[in-house]
Order: sequence, then structure tokens, then C-alpha cells
Amino acid sequence: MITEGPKIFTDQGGLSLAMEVRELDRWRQKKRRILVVVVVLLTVAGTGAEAWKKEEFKRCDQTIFCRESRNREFGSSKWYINEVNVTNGKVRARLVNGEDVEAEHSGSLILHLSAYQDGIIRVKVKEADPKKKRFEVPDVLVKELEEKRLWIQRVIEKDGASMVVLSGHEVVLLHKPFQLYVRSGKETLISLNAKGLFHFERQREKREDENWDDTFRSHTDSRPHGPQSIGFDVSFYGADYVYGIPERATSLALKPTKGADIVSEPYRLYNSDIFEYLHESPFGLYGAVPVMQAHSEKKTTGFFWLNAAEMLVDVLAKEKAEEGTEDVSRVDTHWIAESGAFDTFFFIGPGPKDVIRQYTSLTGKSIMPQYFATAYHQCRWNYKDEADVFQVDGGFDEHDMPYDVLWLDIEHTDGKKYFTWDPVLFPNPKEMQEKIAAKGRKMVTIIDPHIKRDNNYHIHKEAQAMGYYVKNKHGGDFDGWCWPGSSSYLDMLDPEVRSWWADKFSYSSYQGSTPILYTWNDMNEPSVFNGPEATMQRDNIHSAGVEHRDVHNAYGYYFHMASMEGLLKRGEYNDRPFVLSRSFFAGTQKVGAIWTGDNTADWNHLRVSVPMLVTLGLTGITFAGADVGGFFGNPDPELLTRWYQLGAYYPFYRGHAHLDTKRREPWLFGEPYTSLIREALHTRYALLPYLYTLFREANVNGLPLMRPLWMEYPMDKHTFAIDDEFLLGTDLLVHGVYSEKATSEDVYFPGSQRWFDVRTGASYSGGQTVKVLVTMESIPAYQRAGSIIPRKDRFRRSSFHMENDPYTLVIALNDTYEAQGELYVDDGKSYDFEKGAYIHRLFTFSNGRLTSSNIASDSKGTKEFTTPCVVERIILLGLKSKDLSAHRVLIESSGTQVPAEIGPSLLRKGYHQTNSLVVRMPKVRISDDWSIKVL
Ligand code: NBV
Repeated sequence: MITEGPKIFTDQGGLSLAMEVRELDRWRQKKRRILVVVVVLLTVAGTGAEAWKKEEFKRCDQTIFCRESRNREFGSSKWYINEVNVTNGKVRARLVNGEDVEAEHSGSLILHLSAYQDGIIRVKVKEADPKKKRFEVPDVLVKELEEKRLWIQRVIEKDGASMVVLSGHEVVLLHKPFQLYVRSGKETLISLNAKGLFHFERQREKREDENWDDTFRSHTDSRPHGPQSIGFDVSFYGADYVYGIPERATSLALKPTKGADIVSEPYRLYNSDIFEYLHESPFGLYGAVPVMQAHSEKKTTGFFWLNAAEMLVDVLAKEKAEEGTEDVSRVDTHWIAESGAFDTFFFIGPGPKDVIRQYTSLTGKSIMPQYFATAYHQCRWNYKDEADVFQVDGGFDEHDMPYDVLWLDIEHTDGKKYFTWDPVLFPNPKEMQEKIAAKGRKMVTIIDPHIKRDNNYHIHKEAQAMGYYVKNKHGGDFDGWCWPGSSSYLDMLDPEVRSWWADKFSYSSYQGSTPILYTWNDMNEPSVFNGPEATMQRDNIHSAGVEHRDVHNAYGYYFHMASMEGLLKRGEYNDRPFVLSRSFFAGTQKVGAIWTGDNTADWNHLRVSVPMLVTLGLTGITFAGADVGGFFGNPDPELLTRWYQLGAYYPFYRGHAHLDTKRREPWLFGEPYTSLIREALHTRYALLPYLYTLFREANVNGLPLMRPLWMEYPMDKHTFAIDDEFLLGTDLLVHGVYSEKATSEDVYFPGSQRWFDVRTGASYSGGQTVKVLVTMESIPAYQRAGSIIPRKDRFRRSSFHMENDPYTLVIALNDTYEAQGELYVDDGKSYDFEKGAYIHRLFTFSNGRLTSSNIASDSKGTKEFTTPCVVERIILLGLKSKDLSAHRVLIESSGTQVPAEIGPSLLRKGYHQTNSLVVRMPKVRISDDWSIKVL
């Protein structure tokens, strides 16, 4: 028995910071059992050196509700409908349980079915007479949703079923047994309870002989409201694969977890701080989005359950169905939640983009980031002090590498009290930021949710006095262990607490902060070192008596939201906030960016970052990235280089490293790596105009930047399980290099058009897999024939300095000599774009003429945006040799002629491609209408 905890938990200090943190980390790594004793002592036992300790987290069979639900037989549900009517434009049906004779009177359920524009159906089921109102997660659905509700006039009753006919689809409610089918024409799209697993544990009084306590390891959950789980099956008809339900490190297409001979845990959604997560596991990580997409070459459909309690999802192995039956390509899934509401949404598609639009029309579109936030970020746990910050900042300049943001981790604070600075290491935070700002760069500080219980800490003092903390089951402030030692956690579910927290970001409150300082929220699952499953007790209490179990998966989301509101308020609402969060929930896309947490510096983690990020994009959260280089461990220079090369195409691009790792600023490995990484950074910076245009698309339509191939080529079966390559928007195809000393990669080129290598201009026909040769210089990346990509090819120290730089337009012609592309530009920082202050151009190449036209939808905005930027170069790819005689172009608006050269074409390395034409200095303004004729 060890009777003393790591010294970091005392207020005395004494150890050096690095040692303290290492000690704590080792303490966590070695996975000792922790018991909190009355005073500031921890009892720690056990050793064991491997990483992720599975046994610290519940398996399904260790949770009563999961075990019981998972073992339920198909067809075991006895619920049936005994009454249907239409009220207030919604269908209302009474469900009774055939197993329970008294249920008809007291224990029935009420189902509400409503429909929304664009193919969304909502089904809510509630207890007719609840003992306690079930928690419905607020602030996830957009406020305008009610305006999109369709008014259901009537139901058609026929053969024991009620049918609602909507435009293009219908919903059939079968009465006995209760089943729900969403159909389109004669085709069934999705069903609820077709397998008979619908189960609703109605809240009830405790019987005398009953004990509701649930004990796991040393923790007992008092479950004061007893069992209240909900489970049901959802089937996706005509589907080959299902995708979604992040976050986990696994394949994009979700593998079956049950049926046939499969022995696996269900996919778990219970936000957790998993230490050293594995690269291939169905286990849930830091965030949860209970949304799934099903896809086949015929259709895409989707399903979303708005519920923030622990959730488990089984994907059932396909049964061998009789030939010719509808079941052939059906995917059955089983959903179980510990508690919370039954509030579900069905999306009818019919295509992958439709499902994302439908889902994000409910939960919101992605925020529009500031321009700088789309560039490269440099982070490390920790940049030690101000001198270190300047040294790193200067290192980028010295090595001619661009970067935009420098990050400070927990050691910059005074004793892990957020919104403070270590007085010795960071004595002049304002001056430090001003120096960084002078180079057009920004900084980020970490702000975690655990608040040190220290009476000299103003945040704690106020929060305690105001009663703003989450309460334990006895009604006192919950006190858990985290970095600062004894800590309490703000009740972010309460809008008043969020607003109070937001005020803490004002310049007057956050001493030492300046307008270029942005925010990073970590540990917001919430991570509690001595709590059950490293989080807070489920019977803790939030505002209005909501139990933590009901809100758990959304805790991080509310914290993220409150911090985002802080930056909004501080900038008087005209500065777009930037807050990175580790934890997330449905709707996070309207709050900020996320990253995939503590990955490891190995090739498998590099590879799995792609399906992880693509999955997030499918669930609306597109502003996401993985730690470049891998957080734990030391990447060798080859891995680090490959990571920089892949990360250049992540929507969020940040290098980060654990405190115990060797320094790895991108110039530290010598040549050729310094040059290779510089080149990767340049690739990113050159593409910023294209990326920013895609961010705007996400902001308007909800579509992700990183897309699975099947999103653009939905009919191509070959793409459905591909997850080692992805599309960035519609026009770039990227394939990472995921192994050491690789000399080739198998790249699948989708579609019927060609793809042009972005460096060499070499082209490949679509619809085939090619073993392409790779060198250390780059990873395979291709531009689609038929596209125009805007770039900025002059390299500066940060994106800020590129603002007025001229553009390069890369035109990849298709076989009919046509191409199209877009460019969106605004001031990169304010909300004026919402008032019309932006330009949105369409570039079209056809009949030998390139034209630029306006496609800004908001012509009557109250604000304007102007830019002096011109086009400095046009590169035409895909010409046939007979066309290469052209040597001049005519700028039709001005009547001037400009020479056009045959190659050298593409990038900076001087590749000479014989099929390209380069037009230098046409000098047309990016914001004007113009046309250029190739003579
Ligand atoms: O704040 C320290 C780290 C941070 O660098 C990392 O990015 C987070 O995911 N944090 C986790 C806590 C410690 C992890 C061992």
C-alpha cells in the first residue's frame, strides 16, 4: 500500500515543473489504483507498464443495462400501438407494452412523429406519465428548426398501420408489433424496431428488496432514479456499409460487432480520456456524435439520436438473406443508451451530401474560421518560458518556414490555475504576445475545465460563492483530482455559468491576454484522475437537478461553447473566435475545432488519423486534425516528415508533442528533412485559398473538407471501404505514405476523368488502382481533371503576410478541354462576411477561354469587401501537344496580349511538363469579371 500520492498534488511545489508533470504522467501511465483519503493524500497501488488499461473502463457485460439489452432476442419487444391521432401537425401514437397488463393505463408511452423540410423525420418517445422528466439535450438543435417543420394534416389508416405521406417519401407506423418504416416509393429506406429490440425502461419506484447501486472497481453509482435505459434497432435497407458514430481509432466503414462468429465490444460513446489509445479499437474516445450514415451505390440514408448519456451501438453482421429479397444488402444496428430521452431523426438522403446537409440543418453548419487558424500551428507540452517562445518563433524565420500560431500548454500557468501566468517563466505575457503579433502571428493558451480549489484563486472563489460547480450526490461541490490537485468543475450546462465563464476572457479579467491570444480546451470529457473511468461520477448533479449521467457526452461541448462565447464577447462580437477542444458532441461544428487527442508517434497512428478525421467530417465536424508527429513517443525523421506531408491536407494542421519527448521543431533533424518539411508547409500555405473556399462551403452547406471517396463517387462500390486516401473538397485526391522506406503506394483513382499529379503534372486515368512510385519528396496528391484550384505560391513567414499576394490558378483540363473552380475570399477575421463583405468567384474554362464571374449569393449586403489581389500565373494542364503551339493569350477586358510559355509548369521544384502552358502576369484582379482567351 502506498500512502502518499505524487507530489504534484500538494501545493508545496519543490519539484521542477518538468519533473512534477513527468511524475504525474508516470503515475497515470503505471495505472495505479487511486483512493482519495480525507486529506491531500492519494493511495496508489499496483504497477504494470503497458499503455491503455482496458480494465479501467467498463465492458458491456459490466453494465447492467448494456448486458441486458445486448442479450435481448430479436422479436422480444412486445410494444404495440393502440391509438393514433394527429395533433398540432404531428402524429401522436400511444404505445403499450403487451407484456405488462397494467401498462395500458399507467405505463404507456407516447410517440410523436414530425417531419421537417428536406427529408428529415423525427420520432420522439416519452413516458406518458414520467416520474421525472427525461433530459433532452439543449443547444444542439438549431433555433430555426421549428420553422422548417412540415404540418402533417392526416394519417391514412390501413391494415393495422398508419401512414403519413410526405413529399417523395412516407412513414408507416405498424401497430402490432410496433414498427416504423421510412419508405420512398416502394422502397424501404430505414426502419425502427423491425428486429423487435425496442425496449424502454420506464422510471419507477424502488421496490423494497431492490438495490439500485452499481459498483465498478472502487466506485459505486447510487443510480437514485433506477434503471431507465432505452434500446432499439435501426435497419438501413439497401446499404452496404455504415459509417459515423465517432470518436474511435478504427476503420471508416464500421465493422460488424455482433452476429456470425464475431466477438467484439459494441461501439461505445462515452467521452473518455483514454491514455495511449490503440490505433485499432471500437472503444470510444474523447467525443461522441450519435449519428450514422448508411451507403450503397443506390442510396445514402442516416440516423441521429439526440442523447448525451452513455450509448452503445452494435453493427450486426449481415445475415445470409434469400436471393431476391429486400434484405440482401440491409445493415441492422442496435442502439442502447443508459438514460436520457428518445429523440431520434431519420434522414432520407438520397445521396451522401444530402444526408450531411440534412444532419447539419438540424445541428448547425461549421463555423467560419479566421484565416490564420487554417494555417500551420506549432505546439508542444511545453514551451518552457518566454525565451523558449522567442527561440522557436525565430527558428521558423531562420529556417524559412512559415507558421501562424504558437501554443502554450498547462505549464505556462501559475500552478495550473487557468487564466494566470507563471510569474517566473512568463513574467511579461503581454510583451511576449506583442512581439509575436508584430510578425503577424498569434498565440494560444490552454484553459482546462478543472478549477483548482485554492481560496486565493479568483475563479474558484467566485465560482464557489456563486454555487457554479457541479454538485456531488450529497449536494456539496464535487471535488476531483486533476492537474492542479483538488479541483471542482463548472456546471457548464447552466447558461448563467457559461456566461460568467465567458466574461473571464475579457482583457480586464484575463490579465496578460491580448487580442492575438486564442484558446485551447483540453481534459473536458471531463477528465477526473480519481473518478470512475477517469471521469466524473454519474450521480453528480448539474443545474435543474440533471444527473451527470444524462449530460456526460455533452459536457465538453458546453465547456467549448462557453469558451467560444468568451472570445466572442471579448472581441465585441466581431472577431471570429478560435477554440480548439478535445471533447465534442453533436453540434460542435458550430463552436470550434477539435483534434484527435493523444495519438502516438507510430505509422499506424498516422494511418488511422485519416479514417478518424473523415468520420468526423461525416458527422459535421470538419475543422479537425490529428497531432502531427504523434503526441506520445519520438517519431524518427522519416515518420515526422510523412506526418507533415499528410497533415498539410488536414483541415486543422498542428504539430504537437508530449512533455517527455525530444524536441522536434521541424528544422531539428537536419537535411534532407528540414527541406522536406519546409516543402510540406509550403504545400499547405499555397493551398490556403482553396482550403478557405472549402471552409466556406462547410459553413454554408455543412459539407466536410476531408471527404471519403464515395461522397463524390457514390456509385463506385470500389470506394466504399477505402480509408487510406481521401478527397479534399472535390478536386484534390490525397493518399498518405504509411510505412517506412516506402517506394510505392497503391492509389485508387476514382471517376472517369484523369487526375494530375500536383507536383509533376503526370496524369492517371480514373477508375483504376495504380502502384505509383513515391520518394521522400512528397506523398501522392492529385488534381482532378476538370477543376481549377486557386493557390498563393509566394512564401512568407505567416498567412497574414500573404494577404495581398497574387494568385496562381491551376487549371486541370478534362477531355473536352473544360474546367471549373471557385474562390471565396473575405477579411479572414470578422463577421462582416455575414453582411455581404466577401467575394466569391467562379472560374470557368471552356472553348479556349477562361472567365471569372461573380457567384456571391448575398448581393444586397450592407458591407463590402475589396482586395487588391491579382492573378500572377495561370497554369493549364492537360493540353494535347498539338495545342501547345499557343504562345499568347488575350486579356479580353483590356485588350492586352500576354505571352504563354510551354512548361515549366507546376511547383517550385522546376518540373518540366510538356503538356502544360503557363501564363505569367495576366494581372487581372481577383475581384473583377474578366475573360482570357488562349490564342
Ligand atoms: O496539457 C497536457 C496534455 C496536452 O498536451 C495534450 O494535448 C492533451 O491531449 N494533456 C492532454 C494532458 C496530459 C496527457 C498525458
